[in-house]
Amino acid sequence: MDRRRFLTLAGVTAGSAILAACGGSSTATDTPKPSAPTTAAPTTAAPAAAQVSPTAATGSAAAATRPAGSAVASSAASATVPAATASSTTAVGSAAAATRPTGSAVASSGSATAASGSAAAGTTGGIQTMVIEAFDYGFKTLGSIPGGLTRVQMKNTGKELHHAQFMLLNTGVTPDQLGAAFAKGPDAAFGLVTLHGGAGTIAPGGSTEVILNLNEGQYMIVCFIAGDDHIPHLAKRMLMPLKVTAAPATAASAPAVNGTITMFDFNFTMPDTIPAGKSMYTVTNTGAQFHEFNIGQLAPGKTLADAKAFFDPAPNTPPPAGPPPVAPVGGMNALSKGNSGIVVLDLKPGDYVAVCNVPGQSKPNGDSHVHLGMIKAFTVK
Ligand SMILES: [Cu+2]
Repeated sequence: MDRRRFLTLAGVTAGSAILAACGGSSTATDTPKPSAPTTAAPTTAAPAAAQVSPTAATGSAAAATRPAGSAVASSAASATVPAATASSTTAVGSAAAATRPTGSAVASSGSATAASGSAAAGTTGGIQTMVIEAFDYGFKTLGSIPGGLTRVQMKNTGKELHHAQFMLLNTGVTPDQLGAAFAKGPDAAFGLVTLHGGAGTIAPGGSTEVILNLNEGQYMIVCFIAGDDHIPHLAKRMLMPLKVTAAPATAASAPAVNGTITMFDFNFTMPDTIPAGKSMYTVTNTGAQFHEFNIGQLAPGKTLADAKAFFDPAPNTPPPAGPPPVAPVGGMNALSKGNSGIVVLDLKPGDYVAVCNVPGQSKPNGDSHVHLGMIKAFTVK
């Protein structure tokens, strides 16, 4: 089977997708389908068909030579696990997600007001809930939500792996400007945003949950994962603007957590053992670069060494034979320096790895964080 590699952000393609998808609207409730008419930014937004054409994407990916910014994207390394294998793994938070179908959020989000009401209605334990359906290729969720602590529940109804990365645009930056920056290259684009975590990579049919403290401002929710065609889902318009309005006067109190997981340049400080079943950990990035906490469950008989060889193969070597040694079971998407979020886990007993698939941002084509040591084994029991 084909190894799905760290993906390269197809800069021009992604930029066009952002421009086309945003088009000045911050209240979209559904990622525009590739077949949707494109009305925005005529000079830079290619027709939808062109944006998703393998030829166009491959071309821009080659030109981009995997710059620093493609980093986040590389969660896609988890993308190496095929659906069939991964679907047998624990669906984190699936029970909670199942109690509130993703469709309900979408159906009621015709306007920002309605969307906010819907989110409030999903409040549990004083924390509002935001349900995201990730499909091939797009998101269905609220277009607007009040700020503050937010339980983000993502369900993957597609046939490919997906995640939901939250990027907060810097003050004054518009989605159009972000799109134009992506067209220049990821370096330019990632200078315009901070990364606020998100729902980690999950297999088709699975669910995962994180609790984020959303700031007032303009976010973009994106999926950087690429499938067998190596085209990031972002380039297939899997992105959505999210307007975060002022937080309510009375803030929800943070839930009790089991502990803290710290990400730094380049490893994790975390417990060697995590309890089976429900648990919550605060994930904090104290490093200079941005990092992510992806969780992979090791297949029976597989070890940390197998996972390392899989995520960080020696140059010009074929992928290890046999099925992937790990299956993605969620986690926390990339956080910029100083940011944190809570990962909500529901893990089965077994052997796992925590892995950051971000490439180094210190130089062009920097070594992957896995290569630099950012992979760690832990046990669930
Ligand atoms: Cu990292």
